[in-house]
Amino acid sequence: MTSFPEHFVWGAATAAYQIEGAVTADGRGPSIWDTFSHTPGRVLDGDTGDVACDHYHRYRDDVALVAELGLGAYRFSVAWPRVVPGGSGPTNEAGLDFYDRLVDELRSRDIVPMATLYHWDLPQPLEDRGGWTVRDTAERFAEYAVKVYERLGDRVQTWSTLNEPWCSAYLGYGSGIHAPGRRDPAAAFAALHHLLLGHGLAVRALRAAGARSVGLVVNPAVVRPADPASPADADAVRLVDGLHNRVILDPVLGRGYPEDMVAHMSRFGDLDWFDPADEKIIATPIDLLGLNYYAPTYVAARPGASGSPNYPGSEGIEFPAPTGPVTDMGWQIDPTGLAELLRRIGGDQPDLPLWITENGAAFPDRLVDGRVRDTDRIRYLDGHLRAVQAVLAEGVDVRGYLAWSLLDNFEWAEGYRRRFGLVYVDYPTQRRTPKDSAHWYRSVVAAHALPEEPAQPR
Ligand code: IFM
Repeated sequence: MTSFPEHFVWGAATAAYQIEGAVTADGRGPSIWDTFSHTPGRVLDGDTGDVACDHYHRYRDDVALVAELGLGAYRFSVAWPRVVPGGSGPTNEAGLDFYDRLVDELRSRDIVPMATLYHWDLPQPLEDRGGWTVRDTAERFAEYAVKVYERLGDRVQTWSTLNEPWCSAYLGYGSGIHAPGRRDPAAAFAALHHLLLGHGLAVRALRAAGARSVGLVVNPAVVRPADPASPADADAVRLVDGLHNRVILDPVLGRGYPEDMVAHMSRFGDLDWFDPADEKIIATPIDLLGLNYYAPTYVAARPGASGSPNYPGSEGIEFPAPTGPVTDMGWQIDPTGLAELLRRIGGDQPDLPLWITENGAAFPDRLVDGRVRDTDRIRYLDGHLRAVQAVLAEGVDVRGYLAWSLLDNFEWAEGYRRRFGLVYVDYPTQRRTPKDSAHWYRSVVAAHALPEEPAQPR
């Protein structure tokens, strides 16, 4: 057995809109994902989060599943539209009551709650006033963050402001494949800036309210050239890395926006949203950084290529389809990307504790005779955990690993077809069945170690 450091934490992660359902219960207001998923053609099969995993009503059973896995931590997100249905204005105490119950349930089972304040479910009234493209949303976010802290801060120690601002900005406002579905590169950059500003304002406000452990969750891309010998591909890597990683991590970690990115963003408008004082706010020191990793990205310079709308201004760059094994999302399975990411960020920021706040894979799981034999997922998790061990041995400060996800759930634009859970959800009955991967994960957690032999391909 190869062991993990004594204090290494095991957990699982979820997000409010993906599992809670109960979208009109107890005063919850509409979010951009309610609007988006109810707009024909936006989500595969017309799926919505209306019911999802009905976690709002079944949270006790779900916490019991976390406990059965032996996990020490559970990462969940708080739905802003439950707490402040109008986005600003009155607090809905009944919405906070739900998270109160959830946190108490977790703690009663010795599971550490880790709260994320924004996992993509912006209150619709704020989107109607400009959403993340306007400064007001960042300010309202900080106010909402404090409301949640005031209710839960006596029991929740670890806070994350945003989950994956790259997705909120570029997928939500650039390519429009996520809510609110806008397709405007200039809006994507304005949104990104206000998300980061909201993060910084919230870190300050949470600290002022007494929080001691506040961070951000990002999904950095591991960008690789299709041809390592091609200087043009290296330029493509630099641009995509800039758009995905540097434009977020540099300002958050105190280096300010990179000059090449400021020039790039200026191609789409005059950056009238930028106030130089914002950089200081965005750079407010954080106590931890959460990394979500799934797959590497390959790029090739191809004159005339249309680029990807997920990367505004990436014309002339091709994003080749992965080679080798892929998940049900079509994402390449490559644990070396996780090691590369941890080395890079850990090397840049040796004093900043890192967490793997999401890692996992969707596969076309089938429940047969009461069992889900998801060998592919076991292999995926095993490979990625070995990558974590390798970098831990090199001294990178990784504090814990949270599998995505506890349950099969609403996978955004892909609806319920993509199953990421350790636990299978039969949606018509809401019956939960731990998959083989859940049993495997439980044994790794119990041993605090991986088996000597890597999980084998089927
Ligand atoms: O389901 C999502 C999650 O909400 C954010 N990170 C990536 C996951 C898989 O796509």
